[in-house]
Amino acid sequence: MSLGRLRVVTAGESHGPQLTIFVDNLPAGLPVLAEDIDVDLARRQKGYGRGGRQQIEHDCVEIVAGVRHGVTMGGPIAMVVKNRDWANWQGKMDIEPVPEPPPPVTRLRPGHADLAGVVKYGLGDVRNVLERASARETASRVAAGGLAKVFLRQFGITIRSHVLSIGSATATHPDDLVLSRTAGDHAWWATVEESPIRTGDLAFEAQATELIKTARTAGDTLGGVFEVIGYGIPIGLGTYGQWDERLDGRLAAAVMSIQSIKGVEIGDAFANAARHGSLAHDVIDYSSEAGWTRPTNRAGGLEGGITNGMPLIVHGAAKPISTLINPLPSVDYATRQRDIAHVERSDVCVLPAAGVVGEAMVALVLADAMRIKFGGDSLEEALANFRSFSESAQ
Ligand code: EPS
Repeated sequence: MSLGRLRVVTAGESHGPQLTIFVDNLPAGLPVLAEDIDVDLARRQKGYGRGGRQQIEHDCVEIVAGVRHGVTMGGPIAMVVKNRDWANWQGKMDIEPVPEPPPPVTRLRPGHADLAGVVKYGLGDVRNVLERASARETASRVAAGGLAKVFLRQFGITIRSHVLSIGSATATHPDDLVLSRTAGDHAWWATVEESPIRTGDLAFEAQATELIKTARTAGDTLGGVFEVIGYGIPIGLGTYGQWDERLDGRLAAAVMSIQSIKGVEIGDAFANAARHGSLAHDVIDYSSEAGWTRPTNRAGGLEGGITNGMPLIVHGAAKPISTLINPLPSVDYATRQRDIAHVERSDVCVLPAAGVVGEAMVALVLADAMRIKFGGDSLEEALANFRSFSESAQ
């Protein structure tokens, strides 16, 4: 039981009929339109380096419960994203038994859930693993995160993302992006939204595009790092009271749970590890006009597992996609004979999309933290609690 907590559950296979998403415990009175969520679903589908699947899908959400006349009623919200590709998988992904099942996938892909999944669930067909392990599931997370963003916007919170590196190419970006609560409106973000690499650094864009082209030709894949920044977050979300309620840990778990993400960093964590303390922390200042301020944001907006009012900075490191067109040596699960890995249509690089998924996961954790701190069965009640706290926190 977790009364008052934001809860999210999703279901759906990559080539099944649809993705199904439940979001519970948003307050009543929140204006929500499907188009608010569709914006992010479309952003997740973009990016240079994606595979053929994104040409088939035009992801959009159908809200099927919890909203009436464009406003939440306080009960659970249910949403559906149809898989257009389902039409091409008749006989292969039917829910009902079929007279002639397709041959099983048995050549294990290193880096994917294939081996661990078939052993764990006692399956003979890797398809029964890869369908749910697939990053197609991230469309569900983006739909749920889209709702969380709609809620957060009511409190003046916005969440952005951009790509910091792809393979050996690294982006530069303005320092002030992470320093001011209002940098969510920085001109940089308009360029990012136009860029197929989701960057404002055009030299990096050109370099990363070339690297992806070369990897594609070689039948190879590329990873990289994205950055999510949360703006307008109040002081006081999360707590040091218990280890599992520290917000840094909860953000790390949420972002680490994204397919392909193998590392998460808050603020300057790894650079700080090499600095002296005198150069690792953010000096505290106060003025009645500006309130609490910091000249630097190396902590990434969190101290003691609690937000400190500075922009929240979370980095996600993605390994290269594990389905390779030029496959790695492996073993056939059915025969236990050496073979090459199974080849399935896939992407060369997903960093631009991964950042959008990162935004969704950060939004879900923040929305839950806002529900814990400010409660409220109606949006009005939640906003009143928020305003009252904000006045006392000056
Ligand atoms: C994805 C859909 C998938 C993959 C990709 C992400 O569709 P399909 O398998 O039909 O091509 O393109 O998933 C993976 C890279 C993976 O390893 O699972 C999507 O919608 O994001």
